[in-house]
Amino acid sequence: MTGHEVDVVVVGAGFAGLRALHTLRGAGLRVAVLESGDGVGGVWRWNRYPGARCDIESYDYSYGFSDDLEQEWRWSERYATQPEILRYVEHVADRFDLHRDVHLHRRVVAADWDDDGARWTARTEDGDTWAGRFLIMAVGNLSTTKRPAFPGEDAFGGEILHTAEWPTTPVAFAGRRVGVVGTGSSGIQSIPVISREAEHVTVFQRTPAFSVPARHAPVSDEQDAAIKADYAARRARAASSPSGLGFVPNRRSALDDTPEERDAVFERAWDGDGFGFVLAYHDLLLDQAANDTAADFCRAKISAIVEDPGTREKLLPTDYPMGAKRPCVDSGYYETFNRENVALVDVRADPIERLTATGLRTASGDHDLDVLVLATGFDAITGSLLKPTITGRDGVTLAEAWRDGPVTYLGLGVAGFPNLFAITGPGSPALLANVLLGIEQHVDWIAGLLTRMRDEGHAVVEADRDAQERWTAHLLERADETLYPKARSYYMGDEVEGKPRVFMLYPGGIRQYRRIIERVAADGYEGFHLGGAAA
Ligand code: N01
Repeated sequence: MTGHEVDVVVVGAGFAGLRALHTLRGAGLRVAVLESGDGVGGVWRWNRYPGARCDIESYDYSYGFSDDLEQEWRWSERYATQPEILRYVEHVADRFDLHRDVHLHRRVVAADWDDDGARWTARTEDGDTWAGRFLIMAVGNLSTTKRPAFPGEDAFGGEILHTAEWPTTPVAFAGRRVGVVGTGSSGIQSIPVISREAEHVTVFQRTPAFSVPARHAPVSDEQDAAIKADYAARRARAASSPSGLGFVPNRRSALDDTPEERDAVFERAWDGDGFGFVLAYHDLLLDQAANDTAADFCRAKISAIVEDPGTREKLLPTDYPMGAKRPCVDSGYYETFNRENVALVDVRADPIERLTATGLRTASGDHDLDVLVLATGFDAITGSLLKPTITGRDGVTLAEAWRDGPVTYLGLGVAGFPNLFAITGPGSPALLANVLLGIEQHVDWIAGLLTRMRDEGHAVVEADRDAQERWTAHLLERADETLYPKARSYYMGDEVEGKPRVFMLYPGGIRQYRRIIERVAADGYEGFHLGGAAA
């Protein structure tokens, strides 16, 4: 067993961990990043499935901390593909000399707080220990794979793949019969691509999604030059918009407009805004009647695309508000169901029973398959934070502290867990906004706090329990003003059986959130206790 000593232990070498390393190293701290995988990039390393792309525009889903980086990187498409994003992250790691402090194949299995020494010790699967004053969990919100256990899995003679753990070698679909379970973003992105190659694709759908067209396009040299000439303004627009995507909120209610005016607004959003469709009116996620207008518009679009009446009916989402589950952004998803080689099974009406030697059995009969693709998502938001056993003050683990759902102060700190920070943790906007912006906001805020602690000679910072309770109550109140709780979604912990059902993110927008955390910092980190003499 070997022991290592640094100032800050960071868990995860995705976008968040690398940004933390770069910034904290720049502040003069010794940082070690522990990464379970064989390279940097986090989810963008694992999710290599066909069709994987970001559905936030490339120029916004990228780091804003370096003008030179912004100017020299050339995105090729409006929405970058997974290989391009991975190349970008690897470029960043090379360019800023980050690799030397990233330790690969180091899965953190436990971390313990030592009150006397005022430090964390993280232990990796292979028995190494890494001690540091601070522990930063940069583990991502969607990084613990959810893999339903279907009976009979061992008997299945075909191949089983999960979108979030896709093989690094190419998967050939030609001449094969493929089943896809799951119709969230990963399913919706991969199904059109797989069906262009496979002999036959059967889609097993539990909940139909609302999906809007991506309208992918290559980025021309002129567009690239125009964005780069004014990149700072683009970043500023993003940071001062509630979504972090730069969309100017429409102050009108969907109910203020006539049906014709509304259709024109929705049509424009459908044609170019992608994910921003849900922001076409300010109240789409606040008011059921307003939401119904958007949902009706989407259902009409789906109905106009899908030719077979039975399939069309199954694809129409009817039992939750549009946007209350994460909406998807697609390239020809609904059109795919007009192909001869694609079939849709509604597993609510026709439940999956088991895998057999030759395929998947649902209540109505057998579906012969050579490959089964699980696009079944993640144990979201808390999954990767709770995977290692994190033990804070008085031997209390994070899993115990969060038994009834995650409680944090500002999504950054947890009472009873001094010197522990989560990047885009529960209680922050995280997945409800441009997560890259959220990452940079958090890292800069944490760097500011750590610098101040060093300057003032503090060794320990801990969220105040009352401040944490007030923050948690505040975000739940805000969530109750929205339609989010009306859907069964991973925002609410519905994706994993037995997970507490509670809204886990800050729903007030990333602009408002930034104001709050900046004010907290300006007020001397109000709601945090700073103390302990630095050794
Ligand atoms: O996962 P999901 P995902 N039997 O949880 C179904 C981000 N992302 O990997 O809705 C049958 O959304 C489940 O059904 P239901 C993005 O934030 C981004 O697709 O629970 N079905 C659902 O249809 C996204 O939201 C990009 O009823 C089962 C699906 O599997 C998030 O990642 C690309 C089942 C899971 O959908 C997660 O997306 C991809 C079962 N036992 C992903 N269990 C970008 O472009 C689950 N399902 C940035």
